[in-house]
Amino acid sequence: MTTAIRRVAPAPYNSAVRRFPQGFTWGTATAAYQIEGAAATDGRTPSIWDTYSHTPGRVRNGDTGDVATDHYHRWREDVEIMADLGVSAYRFSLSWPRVQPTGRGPAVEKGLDFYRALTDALLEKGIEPVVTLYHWDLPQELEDAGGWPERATADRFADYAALAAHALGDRVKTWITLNEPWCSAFLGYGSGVHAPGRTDPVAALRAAHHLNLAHGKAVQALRAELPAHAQASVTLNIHHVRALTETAEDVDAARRIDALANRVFTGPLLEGQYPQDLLHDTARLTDWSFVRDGDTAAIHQPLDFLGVNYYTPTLVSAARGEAGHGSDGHGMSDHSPWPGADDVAFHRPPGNTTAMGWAVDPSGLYDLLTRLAADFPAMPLVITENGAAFDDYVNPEGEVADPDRIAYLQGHLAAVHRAIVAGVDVRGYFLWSLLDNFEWGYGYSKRFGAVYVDYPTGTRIPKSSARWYADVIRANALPTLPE
Ligand code: IFM
Repeated sequence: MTTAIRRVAPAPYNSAVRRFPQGFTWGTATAAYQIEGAAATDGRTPSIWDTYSHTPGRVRNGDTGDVATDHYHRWREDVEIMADLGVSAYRFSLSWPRVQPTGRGPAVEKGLDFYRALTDALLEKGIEPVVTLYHWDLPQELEDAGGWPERATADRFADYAALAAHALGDRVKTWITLNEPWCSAFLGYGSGVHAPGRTDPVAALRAAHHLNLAHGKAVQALRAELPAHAQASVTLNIHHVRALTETAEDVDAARRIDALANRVFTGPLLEGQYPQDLLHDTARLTDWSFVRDGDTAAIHQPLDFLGVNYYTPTLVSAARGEAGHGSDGHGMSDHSPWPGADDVAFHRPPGNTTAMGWAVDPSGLYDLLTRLAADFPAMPLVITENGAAFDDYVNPEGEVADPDRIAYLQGHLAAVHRAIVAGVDVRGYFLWSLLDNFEWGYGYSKRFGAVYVDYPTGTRIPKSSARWYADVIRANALPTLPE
């Protein structure tokens, strides 16, 4: 029988055998629009990502999620693959427009049946289903009504959360409300490199608040529907922000990006208020009057753990009059995803990079985990995503060798282990991703999977990193590093 993510006793540190605590959750993760396909099947209606990906020029090569990895039809095979990996949990998202087309009204039973069958098959294999309610596929009709900048969208989300919990609460014990609301708000409504592709800094700040409110209302709805032992959480892509130098200007640039990337969420979600410096930094754009009395209390709900997604650190300085402000790693746009921070410059951290151009830096994960533990000592942490894209290919033997991904995972898991030994309450790790999939604005050009997908045929080929990860899970330890 599977149990919800639970407290685990730290294992003693041993530099030769990096053993993880007994009961540590080993998982893998995906998201609906990135893998399911079947975009118009069984009553599913378009989401903002269907509209966006079908808009010429938005997604590389004109790729869409219409078919993706065809998980909607091949899910049995994917569950078998996970069973072979030996994962103890699988984090996936529900497609809102598959469950509740148009974002209003009753659920569609066929959509729910898909998730019922999937969760039953997972449970049969001893794999705990971890459900994310929102991984960016807002029903298009709700965007047409104003989207996340509008307060009513938070109420629609709470209704959807109640309906999903009612239907699946007998099987699913662990619920995550939102995935990376920073991306939804600031890439979706600020820089426009994500759906719905709007470029309005005030809309981005309003969206951030209404996503926070949606989370708070959804947690209340989940708790009302679910048994007492169910767990509720949110996943944030907390940016580990570093200043380029120790000058006061650069340190202040890092503070401002930390406020816009992280504390705009952790403030209300975990502390019950928006940070004063964020309100001050953005005052020339908005007076934040969209935050109504009682909102921050509604947002500040007790959580069972915080989901943390980490890929790479963020390096910033004050802009010193250089042309352009550098890439923040979140896609190219003439519009900034950082409202009110036009005078901050972004730098590529030193060292190797992945196919996304993101620096490989496990120390950022260690620093991030220890900082979160210091800031929120009572909050258990789960790494809900970590992984890397590389230019994988099938060799003449029909295999996919991905030593760079293995090195990335080894380094980052060693950082997680080091944090646990330092006393941080990390309860689990979910590798992003189970399968190569639709990488948003990059389409199918970036491969994050432990399992290679041949898109024309849908054939799955576990990469060498999949076998490596299975060994780690079996041993509950990292392999010994060569001397
Ligand atoms: O693919 C995404 C995922 O959907 C959200 N977190 C980051 C991943 C890699 O960019």
